[in-house]
Amino acid sequence: MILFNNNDTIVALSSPKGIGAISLIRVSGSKAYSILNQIFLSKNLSIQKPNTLHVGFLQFQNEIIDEVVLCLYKNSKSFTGEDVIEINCHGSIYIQNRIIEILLLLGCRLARPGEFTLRAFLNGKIDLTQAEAVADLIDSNTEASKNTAIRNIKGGFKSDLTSLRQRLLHISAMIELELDFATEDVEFIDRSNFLTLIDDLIISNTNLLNSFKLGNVIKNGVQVAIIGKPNTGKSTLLNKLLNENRAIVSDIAGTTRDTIEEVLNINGVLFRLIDTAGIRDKSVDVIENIGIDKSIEKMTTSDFIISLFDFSNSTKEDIINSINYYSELHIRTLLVVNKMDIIDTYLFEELSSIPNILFISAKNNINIDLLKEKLYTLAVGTDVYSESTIITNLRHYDALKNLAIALAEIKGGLINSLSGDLLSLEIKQALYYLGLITGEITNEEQLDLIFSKFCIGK
Ligand SMILES: Nc1nc2c(ncn2[C@@H]2O[C@H](COP(=O)(O)OP(=O)(O)OP(=O)(O)O)[C@@H](O)[C@H]2O)c(=O)[nH]1
Ligand SMILES: [Mg+2]
Repeated sequence: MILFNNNDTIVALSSPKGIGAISLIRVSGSKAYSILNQIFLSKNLSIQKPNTLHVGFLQFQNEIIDEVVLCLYKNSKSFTGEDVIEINCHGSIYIQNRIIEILLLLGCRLARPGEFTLRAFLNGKIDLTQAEAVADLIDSNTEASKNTAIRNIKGGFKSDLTSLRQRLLHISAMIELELDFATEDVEFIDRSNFLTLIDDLIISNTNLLNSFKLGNVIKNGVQVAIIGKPNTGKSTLLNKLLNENRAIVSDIAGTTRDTIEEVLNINGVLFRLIDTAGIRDKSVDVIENIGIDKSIEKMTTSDFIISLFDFSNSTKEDIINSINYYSELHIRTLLVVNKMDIIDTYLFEELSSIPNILFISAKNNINIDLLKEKLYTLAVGTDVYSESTIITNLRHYDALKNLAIALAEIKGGLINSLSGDLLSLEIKQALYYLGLITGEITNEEQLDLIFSKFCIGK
């Protein structure tokens, strides 16, 4: 349904709805200039140079609507690949609505969500990965998510895919050639070279797949619940990590009743930290019991937990039992013992033998930065991706996973001396998955799904 009326000239408010100093209305399509010429009377826009700005009044019949600045773009140079005029008007809601109303009267159609970007894609200005990166850029809320989106808009991921595609096409062409000369039993490409090429492709694809772990946390953030018995210092730790007194701290067990959620940015990754009610055997206090149930729920729905202990009321056995409990439930855990400022040497040495245990003092700010580092590492791993593409999109990840299977099958086929025509089929399958990502192979339903998530005016 998204592709109908692609020849219409479309209009939408591209700046946020509401009052602002300036608003931006975008018009794209073959009638953009003729329609605007009917209300921008001071000059003929059709004969102006593209990429120029023009100040003047918009007037409809006898009504002066606003003094505006128009930015003119001509098809090949515009974002959509069509004639585009952007109207910078004063940011009154009345003016925004009135201009759009008049443009609709004069023959424009209201754009659907993402329709400007869809047209850019359909007109070959960008591929699907770049179109999706535009939506990611608008959604970005940290430097890391912004940088990843910008890299993909500039074609970072596209060029990785093009390289994969060209290498596959090269292999495919060689095999096709062999098939043409099948009767002569020639091998145009040495099978061991072939295997090396496929291994290279598998490595490139695996790197892209591995980057998804980081991409996913960059895009969606990570949820971490702080779990422990009452009085272990969970709220103190939340406050220290945030560097503000967000949660109430007291030495009364059961102080925190409801969960408290706050966002912490560590190296560009957003962690949604949840301070929970201390878990203990059901108390007589009904509200506290509800809080404990909520803690258990957050424990199971978080990406991982900080399992916090107060050494003064935990034994080594308690800690080991908890580790086993969480591991049985498949809950990823960062094991942290608090109040190290008052820990006695004997216990410290005894607990130190537990693998991956971290000692901190939330109250005295000891090892809090180390804890942040560990949180980051647990969320994103230790691989360095400074210059490489990071996959943030589940659709891409799924297609790359299928590509990995196809590449493995090609490799298996080579090892087992599969015939050229069967290998050729396997390669076509791999190319198909690449085409799904870039949008060379797509359908209306898929485009609808992707672009309907965009905002109107983009
Ligand atoms: N000595 C010492 N005391 C601490 C430390 N961290 C927290 N405390 C104290 O431990 C007590 C309990 O702290 P909270 O942060 O309220 O503990 P909680 O785990 O949130 O407790 P509930 O909300 O009842 O589950 C307070 O008196 C804190 O001052 C620490 O690193 N060292
Ligand atoms: Mg608390």
